[in-house]
Amino acid sequence: MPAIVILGAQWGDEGKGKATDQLGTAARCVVKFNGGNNAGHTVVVDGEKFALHLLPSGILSPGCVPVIGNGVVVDLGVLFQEIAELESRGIDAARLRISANAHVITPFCKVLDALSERSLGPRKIGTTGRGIGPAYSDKASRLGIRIQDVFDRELLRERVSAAVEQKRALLESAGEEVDVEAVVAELSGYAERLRPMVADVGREVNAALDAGETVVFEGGQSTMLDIDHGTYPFVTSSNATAGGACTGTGVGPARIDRVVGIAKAYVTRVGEGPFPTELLDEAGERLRCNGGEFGTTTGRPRRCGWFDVPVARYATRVNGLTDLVLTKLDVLGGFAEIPVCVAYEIDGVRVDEVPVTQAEFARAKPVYELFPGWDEDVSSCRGFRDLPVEAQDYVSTLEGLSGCPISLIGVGPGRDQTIVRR
Ligand code: 2SA
Ligand code: GDP
Ligand code: MG
Repeated sequence: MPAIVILGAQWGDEGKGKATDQLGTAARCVVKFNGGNNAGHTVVVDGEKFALHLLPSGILSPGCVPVIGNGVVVDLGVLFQEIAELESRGIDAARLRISANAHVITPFCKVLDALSERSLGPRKIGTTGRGIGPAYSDKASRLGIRIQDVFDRELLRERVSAAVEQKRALLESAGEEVDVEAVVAELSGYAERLRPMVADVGREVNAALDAGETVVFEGGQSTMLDIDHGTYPFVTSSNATAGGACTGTGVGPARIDRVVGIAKAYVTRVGEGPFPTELLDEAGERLRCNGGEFGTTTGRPRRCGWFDVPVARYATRVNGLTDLVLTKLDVLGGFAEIPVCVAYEIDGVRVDEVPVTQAEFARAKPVYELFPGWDEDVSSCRGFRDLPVEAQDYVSTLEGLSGCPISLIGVGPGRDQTIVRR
């Protein structure tokens, strides 16, 4: 299985980092294809915890080449800080490859992210504040600064001036001034360290596939946060769905062999926007507490709710998932009954799929079926039949209702805390 896409099937933080790290140990490259340092992927290796933001999770596997594709937006300060942190822990992070076409998150993108959230007031998105939206806006407006621009000071000055000029009135009205020369100096200051990492990523990844090597494409954020297929406008600004793995790296769709969706055994969301199964009661608090549901990047408490089958079916369809990894089954231990959302009720009518409009989705109420829970701690189970029969039935039910085989089950954050099913 040489080309494997790993992506989120819900609203993020499903455990993509752990899954990527596991598959990355057998991969030649792990390529990040979307997003930036809004992502937070936690990987636990031999009891040691790593929180990765911009760097691909494959960075922790010594034989694997970590790659940042053209679809990623890069905060250069964060990049070198993350590299330095990993190097201080004995990891050779400077072996990173980075696309010359990836866009740079400039300092004014972060200012604009905060201004936009403030001006939206109660309709704010709940962004991570990392400048992601403004960087992708500049990309789409053809005002973006790319990695390749950092090496030519004159060109960089021209491009930064053009990008700043377009926003000057907005920035000044908020009392923000941008010193173009300071931005140019900051970005060019990274050029020498960046130079050896810059690559024609599309060519290198295709060459690895031509040689029969395994390549893992690591998605950031998730299907329901995708700019096209998510709960717009409460989404991130990139394609987190399977197509993004191609446009974000320069690899054609026919080369992809497997698309793995990562789904929690329940659901979480951080940031604003509709979330039909959200629990605002003691059960939600219990999931948050038992699951450690706090943002890896911002520390924000995550909203928690029961498993949403229409969302899982939607993710299966939109991404063409070949299989699902169901994570955090261990967190559900101790609930007498576990509700699963099998459909929605919208304006008194039962609806079986994610509705067409966001206005309808915002009004969707979950239709639950109850399944018996289990009391046992499943974190040391390593075979499917080791699980309590109720947990086995829960997994089989989600598989049947979602219409996608569940190939792996997570029972803890550790690399080995996984049940391989098929
Ligand atoms: P942005 O910053 O423009 O991408 O925010 C837009 C929406 O996307 C959501 N988003 C995320 N949701 C879950 N996890 C993310 N990464 C971090 C984590 C989040 C954190 O791993 O925990 O630490 O808060 C992530 N990144 C972006 C965001 O909440 C907005 O709803
Ligand atoms: P990502 O953004 O999808 O990579 O996920 P995050 O790293 O933001 O959040 C997932 C959290 O769950 C991390 O703290 C992981 O260490 C942890 N985790 C992953 N799989 C499991 C699991 O099966 N059980 C438990 N208890 N924790 C898990
Ligand atoms: Mg995360």
